[in-house]
Amino acid sequence: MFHYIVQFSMFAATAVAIGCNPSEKGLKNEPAAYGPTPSAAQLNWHEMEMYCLIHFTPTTFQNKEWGFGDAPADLFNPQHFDANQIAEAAKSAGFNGLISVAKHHDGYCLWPTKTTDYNISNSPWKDGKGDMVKEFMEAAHKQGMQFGVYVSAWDRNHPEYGNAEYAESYREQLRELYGGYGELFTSWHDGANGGDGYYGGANEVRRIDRSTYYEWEEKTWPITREMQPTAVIFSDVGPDIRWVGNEKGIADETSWATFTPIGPDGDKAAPGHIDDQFLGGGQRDGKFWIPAECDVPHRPGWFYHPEQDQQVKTPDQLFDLYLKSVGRGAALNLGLAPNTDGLLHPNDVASLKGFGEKLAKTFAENLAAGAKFEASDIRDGNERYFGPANLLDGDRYSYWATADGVTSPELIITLENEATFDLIRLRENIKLGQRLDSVWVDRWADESWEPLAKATSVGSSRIIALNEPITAQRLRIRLFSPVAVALSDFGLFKEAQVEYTMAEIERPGIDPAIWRVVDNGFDGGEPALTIDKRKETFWLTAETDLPKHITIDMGKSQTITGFSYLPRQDGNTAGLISRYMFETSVDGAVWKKVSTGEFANIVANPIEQVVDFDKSIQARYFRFTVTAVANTSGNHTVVSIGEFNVYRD
Ligand code: FUL
Repeated sequence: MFHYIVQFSMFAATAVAIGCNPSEKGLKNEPAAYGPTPSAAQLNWHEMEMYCLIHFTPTTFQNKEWGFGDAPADLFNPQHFDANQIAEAAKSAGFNGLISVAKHHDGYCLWPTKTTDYNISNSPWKDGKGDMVKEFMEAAHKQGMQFGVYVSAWDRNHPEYGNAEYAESYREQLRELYGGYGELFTSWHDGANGGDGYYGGANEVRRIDRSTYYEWEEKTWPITREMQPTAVIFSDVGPDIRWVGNEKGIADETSWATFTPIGPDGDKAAPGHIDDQFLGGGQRDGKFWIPAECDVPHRPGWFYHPEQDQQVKTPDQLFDLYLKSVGRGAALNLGLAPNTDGLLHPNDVASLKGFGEKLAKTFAENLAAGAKFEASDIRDGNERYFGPANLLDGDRYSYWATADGVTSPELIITLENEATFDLIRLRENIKLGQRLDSVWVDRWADESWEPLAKATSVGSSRIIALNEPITAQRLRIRLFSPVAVALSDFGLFKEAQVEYTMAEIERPGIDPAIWRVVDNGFDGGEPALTIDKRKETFWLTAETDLPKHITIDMGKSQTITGFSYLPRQDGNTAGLISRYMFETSVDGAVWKKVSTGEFANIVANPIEQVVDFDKSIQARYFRFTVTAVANTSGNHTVVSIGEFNVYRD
């Protein structure tokens, strides 16, 4: 086997082919594409890598995660709203796009729509003359970012929700947004759909058939294709970008861009109606190019809650999510939550800036620049088009390729100098499909090759994070593919550290050491696990009819200001509570109802659910009644509770 040797410098690529046909072919005999390939809109989306999603509606002013649809439009009056402050913060972090939640499940439209009165023109903000979607669009464009819209299909305000009239009105809302807000990079459709709501005052539960109601393929998506051909359509099932299946910002370690959507019973898939087992990892033999998007809020919730000011993800946490999303061939969609002033909190701004600095510093210098490559094969001996120098030119679509039939080539890399790195980045030219099955990286240690790392799916980007920094000068990558390889990028980087401080203020909680469960209507499990201070344990009851309650004696009467329910944290969604009632008592005999409500979005994002009371309360006992559990149709179910916390001033 002979090797082709190529020297590449940052400034000029000098290709020196040793042993190849001296009459290097000028023709570009590209390998045939393998499997599904991305559309132009999907290529643009892959190149973007990261963007933000902004949740800001009357729900913000109610301190909720899912508005019921009954908040008066008057409530929406952010005195200091500044789309530029939000866009600049996103830009400082390196995000390349902004998506405005133009309408969330509460039904309130942030633009002056003709489809419903429940919109910004009936709010006091800018005397009803404002258009917040437009302001977000302009601010995004001003920062050189692309713009997209999220329009919730579920509408808890609309009186006609559930019938054909509403579905048509939803499509009209899309038409308005597609027609008046420039070129969009995405149209984002949520899976949450159907349930209880205000519905024009009906206050009832409305269920829809998720697979047929919106006529996605027949009527709705064709509007996007026609009016916004450059936008990718996102939903649980694609058709362009799929949900990753969690709201943690993490794709599976192996995550293929190829995927075949299928309904939960093997039937046709639709948003909110899907067999979710392959969302995180895709399928190697998937029929369509539908890569994953990892959506995750910057704070625990998607909407702003003052009590979460100290829980903003740090630059290091965001960087970790970047590696687990973008570094696994997916995109990172970070949720930003303006406060009731209409601004991002200073903690959020500082974290975004720190994350941007960390990314920029880490990827500023490719430590492989100037490396010498020895490739076991170069397609047609054609250095110009298919030589390994293409791996360092920063172009995602120029590439090193092998001959058809050379499916397990190797590349020896000799760095100009010894380098210390902990991140290895590889990319394929995805215009030719996702080709590689796996890649093995070795380093030269004295006299032999020593295994360093292995990775499966590569696709648009694979960043292999080593457990610790490694110093080396010679590396070898072995590639395994069913067809000729088409690798476009090889990079070595060292994770940079940035200064970042955020004061950790613990919410003053009451120590549960002397608490006791005194009354429990459920059977099974260990109720004491709800007050054991351990987040990883949880109480799982036997199947039961709801409502049912559990009563805790806190040992002495004291002033309390709120409570929280921590859902089970093991990733299983059985028994997650969606509706509750919270009562207190000083003597265990006379009870006072303090709060009832909904734990919204609990299945997709099972974070601690904090409820602040309107005023402080004197209590020794609390009684927690479970009135409904998520993901169950009837009232016969198991119930799970991770932890209760009670707060004081
Ligand atoms: C979810 C919604 O239910 C959340 O409220 C949020 O909008 C998130 C981005 O998608 O499924």
